[in-house]
Amino acid sequence: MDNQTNNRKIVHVDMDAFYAAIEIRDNPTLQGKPVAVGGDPQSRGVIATANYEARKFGVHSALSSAMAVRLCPNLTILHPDIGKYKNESIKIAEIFRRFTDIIEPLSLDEAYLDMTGTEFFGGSGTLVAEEIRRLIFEETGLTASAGIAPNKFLAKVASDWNKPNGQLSISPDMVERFVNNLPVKKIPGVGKVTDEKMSRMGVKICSDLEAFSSKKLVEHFGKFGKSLYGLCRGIDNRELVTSRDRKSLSVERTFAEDIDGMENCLEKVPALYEEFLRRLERYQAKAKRDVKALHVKLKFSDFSSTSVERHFDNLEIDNFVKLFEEGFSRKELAVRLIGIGVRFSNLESGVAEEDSGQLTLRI
Ligand code: DCP
Ligand code: MG
Repeated sequence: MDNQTNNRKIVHVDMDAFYAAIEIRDNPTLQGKPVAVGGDPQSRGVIATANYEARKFGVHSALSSAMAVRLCPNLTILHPDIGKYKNESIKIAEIFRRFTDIIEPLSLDEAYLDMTGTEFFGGSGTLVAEEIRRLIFEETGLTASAGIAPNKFLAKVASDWNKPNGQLSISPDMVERFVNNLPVKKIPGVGKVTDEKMSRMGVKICSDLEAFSSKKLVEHFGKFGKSLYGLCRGIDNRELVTSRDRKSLSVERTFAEDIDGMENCLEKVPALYEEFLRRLERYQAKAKRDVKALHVKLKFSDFSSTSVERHFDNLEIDNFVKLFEEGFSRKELAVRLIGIGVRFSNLESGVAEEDSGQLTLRI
């Protein structure tokens, strides 16, 4: 790791139980009770998030709402109001911008900030993060957690460490000790399946992974193996991907209840398309970029996903519909998520392949 990389100050901010916290703020009688936001238990709905009281019962994101009420019979489940959550997200993004322009939003409630060389608080990332969290609470009544570290990977792990309403700083001299003992399942991208696979290989903590060559890791874990080689050593040289150098722009929506049949799904496309055009227009006003291809993404009721991408001469909705029909015909299952978007040409080199496609903070 060269000095330059080692000395970066990356802050990862993530709101606590975001959707649920907003609902509880707006209805204080829910305070202290188990609360979730999501779809109906009667109609195959899923949980988007739950507050920490509900989590004690095992309620979590992506769990079926029916299972959630079985685990926690007193659970209050509220329907999502995405417009309201977006408004809060805009307020939070505005607070971030008081401290830096180098911001990479990951979702409505989460972003990386590059505070390298900051003049605030004598250059202390720790104090900047405290101040950001204080301002968020003062201006929205919501709590956030933060991680401060020399790279994105560790900042993200750190923001989760003292959740809710906490933060953790990992200074460069702490990196080695911290990462050596870090359970591999804490690495973003290591889900249940990968964790189990690693377990079978005798790998539990990051230092166990150090025994494997980059080649071996790629053999076992595909492309992700290459990142793992660095991550398990606490190395992550990815720069932030700010809105100026994004590769693509898309809008996607997860439905509170799965949608059956192509016709019903197609009914959802116009609203998504309108939202996509608005965002594209807003983005193009800041950064003129040529569109290389249109794409759509579908997630099915079995949680598998598929995407279709193709060049078209224009952005007509019919083109998205064609791509959608092609994607849908691959499985013909009920659909839980639809996304539509574009990929831009003229990429600068070295930009990370990252666009979660989720609704993100408006930077
Ligand atoms: N979300 C969703 N579906 C998921 C995961 C999340 O709709 N499968 C939504 C609801 C969350 C928001 O995104 O409130 C932010 O996601 P997080 O993973 O950050 O979860 P929370 O902010 O709710 O909780 P935490 O305190 O763990 O960050
Ligand atoms: Mg969150």
